[in-house]
Amino acid sequence: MKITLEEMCDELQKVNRVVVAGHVIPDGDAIGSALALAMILKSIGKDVRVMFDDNIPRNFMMMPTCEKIERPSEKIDVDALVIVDTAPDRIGKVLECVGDVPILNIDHHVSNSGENRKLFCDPHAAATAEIIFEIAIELGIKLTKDFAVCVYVGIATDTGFFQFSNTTAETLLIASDMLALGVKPNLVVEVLEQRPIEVVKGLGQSLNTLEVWHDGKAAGMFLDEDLVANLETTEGFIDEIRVIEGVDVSLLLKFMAKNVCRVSMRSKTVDVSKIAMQFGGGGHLRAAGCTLKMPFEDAKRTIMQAIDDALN
Ligand SMILES: [Mn+2]
Repeated sequence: MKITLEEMCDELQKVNRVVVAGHVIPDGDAIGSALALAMILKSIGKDVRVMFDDNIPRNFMMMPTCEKIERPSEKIDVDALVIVDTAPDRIGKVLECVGDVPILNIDHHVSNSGENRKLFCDPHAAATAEIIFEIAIELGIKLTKDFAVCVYVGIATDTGFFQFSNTTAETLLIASDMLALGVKPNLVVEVLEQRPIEVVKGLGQSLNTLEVWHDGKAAGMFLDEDLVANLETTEGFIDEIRVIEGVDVSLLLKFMAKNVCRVSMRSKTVDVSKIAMQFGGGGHLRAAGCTLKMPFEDAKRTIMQAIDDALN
């Protein structure tokens, strides 16, 4: 059931003991939104625990109170579960941990249907963290610098540091408020962009696998088993090739396990979500992914052919 922001604020005021959770493979918006919402709820006297059924990437540990995030383990007794930045299907074992309690859901993904729970969803918000900020204003919370860092990281990471098309005037106004509260944007980006030297060297090796095809309209990097063995992450690698002049579709193919390969795609005009859906994946028009269950060389041939077909 979809509810308004005001109704969500009423619901949040009614509960006493809550768990706040975000999605697995957590990103800056999921973590920042969960932590910022927990700060709001604590400041109005609630008993709050934040849970993610996954590891928190090291770079995000710079967010205040991040060290208090728990992994779900034994069953706990709470009044409600608040899920941010996703529907309940992507929070892993947190669901079992809290049991059959009412769910409040705060999100900005247009695909969130809100069945069997109270959902406030604003697809126009660039990040769930924008909505968390609105909730703080609605509840009349005194904003702190710690809160501002979490909201800022959520917004900055979901907008590619204010570069993606989801960035609105409202986004920049909220970011401006966060700076006024003491956030230093240069310090945030310095921490978030840090990579271990192995990953930077791995990017170099990955770029050596670059192939451009379809009259220069497609570009891909092909990371086989040997190459990925030393890579802690390939996050951001695809951005290095989507800037090549004339390239419409960019591809990162990555060995995951025997007969399992992961495809990430970006595009300027082609609907890459359609290509991803052919193989059971999905995403957005300009950014999508899927998993190919076949040997690496077969996966390479298959996805290059699918991109050819989409470009024709
Ligand atoms: Mn988000």
